[in-house]
Amino acid sequence: MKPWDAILAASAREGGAAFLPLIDQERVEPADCRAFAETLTEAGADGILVGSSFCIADRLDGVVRELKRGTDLPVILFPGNAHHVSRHADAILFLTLLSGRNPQYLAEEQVRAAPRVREAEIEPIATAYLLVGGAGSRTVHFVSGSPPIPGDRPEIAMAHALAAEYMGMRAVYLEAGSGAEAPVPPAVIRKVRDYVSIPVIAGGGIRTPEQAAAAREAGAHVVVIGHTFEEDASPARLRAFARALHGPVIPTAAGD
Ligand code: 1GP
Repeated sequence: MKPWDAILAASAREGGAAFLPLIDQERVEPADCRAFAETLTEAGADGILVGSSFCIADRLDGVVRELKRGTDLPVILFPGNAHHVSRHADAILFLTLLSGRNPQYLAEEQVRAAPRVREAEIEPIATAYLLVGGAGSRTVHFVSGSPPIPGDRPEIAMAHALAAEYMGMRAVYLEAGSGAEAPVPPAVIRKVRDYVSIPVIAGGGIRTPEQAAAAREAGAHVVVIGHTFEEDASPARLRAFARALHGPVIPTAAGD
């Protein structure tokens, strides 16, 4: 099964959402990655994302290679620019920052990256990347020079997501920004999910299993969690997030 199909199959199991922990290659030691991948796999992750919107050291290859030594799960790149391509990965979210109007992230980086992706022989997953709401400016806003879609204007996110579908993209990523004070509002996830037929990825600012569950209950197919695991990635905590995304849905008021 191709990596993206494997992620979607995991998402469909039990009607849950796929659990994709995000590793920032700038903030881990390659030597630690094999063991970390084993821990993530045992805890119930469905794949591992690797990426950073701001990159100084070029350690991507080493991190991905070591992760792959510790897991059979798909390791998927989450690139900040055209240089973030590694042949050791299984796939890459081929992102278009569709909520922005900066040509660098709408076309330039993609044109530079495409031959590298082909050369690396990894699966490109065409994904519309939408920055949504949230308090405070995040690194991704600064680096990309693009403000987010206001979190209280779901119709704007919906229009962008539908455009992505009509452009032939395979997923839409609703992003609050890494370490955001609050996740993408579940109401926005729900409205986008109901409006388009491509899979919805949600991430940014999710710090608790309850917040992860809220994103899943709002209809996210895939939930990405990164920053909080830099503070505590104990197996018990990882398992709690996996349960929140995979277990039976417990109705909450979130998203209503
Ligand atoms: C960031 O959506 C991802 O691009 C994950 O966000 O690091 O806040 O979990 P966090």
